[in-house]
Amino acid sequence: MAFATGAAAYAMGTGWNRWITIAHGVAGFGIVVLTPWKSVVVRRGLGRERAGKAASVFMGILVGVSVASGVVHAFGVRLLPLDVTAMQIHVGTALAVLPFAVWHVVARPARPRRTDVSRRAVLRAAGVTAGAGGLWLATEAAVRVLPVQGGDRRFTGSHEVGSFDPVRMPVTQWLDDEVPTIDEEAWRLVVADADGERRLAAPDVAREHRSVRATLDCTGGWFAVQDWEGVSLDRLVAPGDARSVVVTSATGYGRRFPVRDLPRLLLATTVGGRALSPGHGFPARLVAPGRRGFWWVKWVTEIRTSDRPWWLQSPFPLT
Ligand SMILES: Nc1nc2c(c(=O)[nH]1)N[C@H]1C(S)=C(S)[C@@H](COP(=O)(O)O)O[C@H]1N2
Ligand SMILES: [Mo]
Repeated sequence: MAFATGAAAYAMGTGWNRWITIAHGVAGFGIVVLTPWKSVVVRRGLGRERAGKAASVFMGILVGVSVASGVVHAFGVRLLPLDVTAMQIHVGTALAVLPFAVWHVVARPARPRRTDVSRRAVLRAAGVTAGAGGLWLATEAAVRVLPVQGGDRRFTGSHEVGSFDPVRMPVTQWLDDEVPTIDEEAWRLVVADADGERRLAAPDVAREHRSVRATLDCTGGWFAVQDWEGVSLDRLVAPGDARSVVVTSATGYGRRFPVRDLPRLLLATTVGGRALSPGHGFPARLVAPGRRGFWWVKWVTEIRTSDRPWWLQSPFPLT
């Protein structure tokens, strides 16, 4: 449950799904609440010599670190020593647990019993949920009362960094992209749509500018509100009968959007009244209000319509 809600929380961008973050917190604390019972099982297991003991211990440590770093993030600690973020530890360890969890279920099978669905078991599950919910509430109260930067979190769990101050806003890449050096004179935007293919230079893109106040919310755990300026994608692209539009970066990074999003998407050339910095996507980057940061493709060089539905892509970028 913690893993599934965590993955779902990464996909969400609008307020109605704040329940996913709450469920994620409660599921995580559920692991904590179950620890006294589990530790009895663990102690018995540790006393026995059997294959895979080290793997079990390692998995336990990974789970512990993942839960702990999640709580550390909630308390407003973004950066840890060695330049890693609490969120990177949280997600990295959670992903590392996955193969161990599959192995654990296979290697340490628990036979289902008739009493698994008894009234008592249901009551016990309700008790665990209540305990986990209590811990979640206590944490939420604590981050508001204590002098930590925790109370300003968005419904996604992200903390505010550098709003209306693009210089202070972190420069972030999804995985391993590197900031390219782009010469604005030489830069061209390829637009391929129902009207054919054309190559636009910077001055062509600078027409019909509009300003949008939007929140960039990175899955790395921070968000910033900025005033972006640029051209609306529905001014740039003629969709015809296309179902999706693919926006690609000079680096090869890209995302596929539903055609109905075109009026909401902005190809931004300035932020806070100044040209984008190289790190933030110079000369042009996508602003996708209501979508998480990984949709905001930087260093855009190509916009292409397509017959494929937008959801025919990996839910998270792979490069
Ligand atoms: N080309 C490209 N665009 C990208 C990324 C990337 O790795 N490559 N990372 C995305 C992610 S994960 C985020 S949060 C935002 C960060 O934007 P910023 O660096 O301007 O803060 O850019 C997005 N656009
Ligand atoms: Mo991000």
